[in-house]
Amino acid sequence: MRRSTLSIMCFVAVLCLGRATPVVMAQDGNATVSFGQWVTEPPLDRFPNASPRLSNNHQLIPNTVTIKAGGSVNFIIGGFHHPTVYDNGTQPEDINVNTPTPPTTTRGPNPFPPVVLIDDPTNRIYRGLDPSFQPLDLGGAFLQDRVEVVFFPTPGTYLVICGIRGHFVNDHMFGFVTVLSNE
Ligand SMILES: [Cu+2]
Repeated sequence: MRRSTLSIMCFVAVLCLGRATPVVMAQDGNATVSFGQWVTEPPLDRFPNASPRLSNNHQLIPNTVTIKAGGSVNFIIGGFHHPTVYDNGTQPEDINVNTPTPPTTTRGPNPFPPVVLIDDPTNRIYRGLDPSFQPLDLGGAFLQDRVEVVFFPTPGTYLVICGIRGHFVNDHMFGFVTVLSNE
């Protein structure tokens, strides 16, 4: 009897929580996107200061976010990535990946593959910091994790890609920001 009573109480509690959640989300003018993620399977130990590039998941999570005009998206960058935003209506196939930008720096840990960054300025409205220009940690690895906050004043559907060529071309590391009108 006690177990069944508890189960009913839990079920009711979950229903109440489920009803309360959408009200909070509807008033939110910002969204957070995890831009690359450190893996947990197999277990990863970054202590005291390790950023093994092969232990990183190349996705935007969530893949599509919706905000209102005048809101922002907080890209929390986990790993070696390069957030780049294209204007309303741009599709992944529109991006020219064949004219990469020359490296801005050659320093970094060895062996480290050459960093090839996409450089297509057509309809590009935001390009993030060069990840290979970030400071190095005590072990000589790039300090990769950071936040970049991007403002979206105008309604539309914006393409967000990782500018690291291999991540975009091979891993399809891109997503969308949908910006709704305030009216
Ligand atoms: Cu990336």
